[in-house]
Amino acid sequence: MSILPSSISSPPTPHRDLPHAISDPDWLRGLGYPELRRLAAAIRAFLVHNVCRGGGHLGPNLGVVELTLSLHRVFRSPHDRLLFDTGHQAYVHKILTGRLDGFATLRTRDGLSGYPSQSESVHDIIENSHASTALSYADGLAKADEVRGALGRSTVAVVGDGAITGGMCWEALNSIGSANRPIVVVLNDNGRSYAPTSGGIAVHLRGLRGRPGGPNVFEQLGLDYLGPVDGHDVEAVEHVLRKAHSLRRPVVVHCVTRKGHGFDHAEANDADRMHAVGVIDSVTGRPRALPKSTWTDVFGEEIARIGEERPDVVCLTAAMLLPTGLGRFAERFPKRVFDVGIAEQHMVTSAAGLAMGGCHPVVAVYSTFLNRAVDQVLSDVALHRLAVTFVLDRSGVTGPDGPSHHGVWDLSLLAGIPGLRVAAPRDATRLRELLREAMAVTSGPTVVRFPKATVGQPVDLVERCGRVDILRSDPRQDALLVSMGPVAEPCLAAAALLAERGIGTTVVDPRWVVPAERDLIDLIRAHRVVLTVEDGGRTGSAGCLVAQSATDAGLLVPVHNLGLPRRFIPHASRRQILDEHGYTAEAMAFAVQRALNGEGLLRHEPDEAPLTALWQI
Ligand SMILES: Cc1ncc(C[n+]2csc(CCOP(=O)(O)OP(=O)(O)O)c2C)c(N)n1
Repeated sequence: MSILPSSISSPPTPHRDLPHAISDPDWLRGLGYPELRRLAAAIRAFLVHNVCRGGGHLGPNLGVVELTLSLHRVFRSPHDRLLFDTGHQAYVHKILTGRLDGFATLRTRDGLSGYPSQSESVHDIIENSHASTALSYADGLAKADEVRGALGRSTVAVVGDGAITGGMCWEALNSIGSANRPIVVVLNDNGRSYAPTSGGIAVHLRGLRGRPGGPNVFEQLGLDYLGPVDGHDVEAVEHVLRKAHSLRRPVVVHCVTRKGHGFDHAEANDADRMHAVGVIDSVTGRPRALPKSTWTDVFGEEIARIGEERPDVVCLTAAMLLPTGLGRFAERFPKRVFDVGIAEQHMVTSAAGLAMGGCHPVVAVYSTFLNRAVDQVLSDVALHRLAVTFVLDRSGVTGPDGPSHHGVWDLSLLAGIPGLRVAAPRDATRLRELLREAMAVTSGPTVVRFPKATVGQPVDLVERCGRVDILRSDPRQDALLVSMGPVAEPCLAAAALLAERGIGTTVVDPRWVVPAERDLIDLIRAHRVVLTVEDGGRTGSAGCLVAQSATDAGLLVPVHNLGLPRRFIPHASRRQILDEHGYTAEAMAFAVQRALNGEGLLRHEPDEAPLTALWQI
């Protein structure tokens, strides 16, 4: 094809230099290396332009341009399966499989997903976005080929040096290396997760980079090993991938790349921040909007303060030191912070050991990534009644990262664990208070959960009822709104709307939401209906615990729950998703009015239907 210009201006014009017609990777096979190099430059310029404009994963994708071009030339997707571990580095793959135009809508509602997505393309096989899974999928797919006699197919798993620190990868390699199936593991080694990858595996890979031909762990596990190869030399990468393809047995291709390659800010000091960006200036690399204080910032400041006061406090992260707000703590107390790699399960049990050894561990983790370590929380921490504090950032609706990143499962998964307590602060003041309360508990695990958002204005209490904060009272006591976490503002606005309509509403915040606060019982008894509101899934939610405790206390007051339905919620902005699911003052007021009329809140299948389905009637 002659769509490619013979030379590319510097910097290349993103749209002019990219052939819009790339819809079939077959086309790539007709290109010579000079054309491929020009195409790589054009793709890079396109990525910088688009990702800076709307946000997304910048550094990881800039690092895999040549690698992805080569993969699509050597392997025939979707016949050969290309699996991208974690999936945040699949933008180039998307461009090469007909989704160039979708980048205008990347990560926005109804737009292109930021991860591989089966509904977008037959070339997307896995889409979960939690790290360290691709090798296990590859193992299973190759076994299925064998069982079903589908020979001649290859399965390729692209995995980062960060993701390969995850235990599942080693469980998978243990299987893969013991058989002779055609699996190509492409190790995309850029030396970084967000920060430089930590631990012995990272040291081993560094050794292999510097000392090609030395003994290596992959060969010892039974796989062949090819490399290291310069991942930005498209010809060299292609050559080594062809060799790997021809072996028809398990092989690791060690591909050395630079995260953010071609974009100065992403390659230099800012590499950490350029892993995933918001809207930034493509020239200066700076955010376009003035940064506002986030829940993560408030936690980061407070934990550093607590660190000064308490020498027993240690912090743990699974390769997300800065994103979870531990930067300041790490600067002050470098010996009391541990980056364990992308290894949430190990992190939790290691925290259990630290607690047994006399420290108070704080596990700082995104809500969705704790999902993998629930058994460790249960058996290794709670069963031993260990005082570990889990700080769950990104709890509730997250937004543009889509279904796997919403933190809507933590309450359902954790609520049944004996002895575990969960706090949900409504504002920054409460976050500071509750973090300290949590860390004062010595008899078992505590959890503090907060969202991916800027912190709003403080929401003061008007009085206290036992341990429950009363945020608004009304002598008429028609409805009780139990506001849990960062939903106080719309709850108060709903109460104001209801007051205008002649309905007296009390708004309370129990602060600790698991187990259900006993002091809520008298409040429930005094009202005609209750609506609990939380930023999390409805099924097995904190609201369910309130309803259960009311029933257990013999109360006949109906307790309704507003939460996210039991669905995988697609990507959109946090605001859009919350609005669509009934987290507006109007929707809540409507729900209360229906409840007072003895009507249900949901039309069909309580778990499946969003509340909005009803208030839109
Ligand atoms: C289980 C899990 N924990 C944490 C994350 C958050 N996370 C996303 S990408 C990333 C770093 C990945 O590093 P690497 O695998 O080397 O890929 P790179 O971005 O360097 O290409 C982390 C920690 C995740 N996706 N999944």
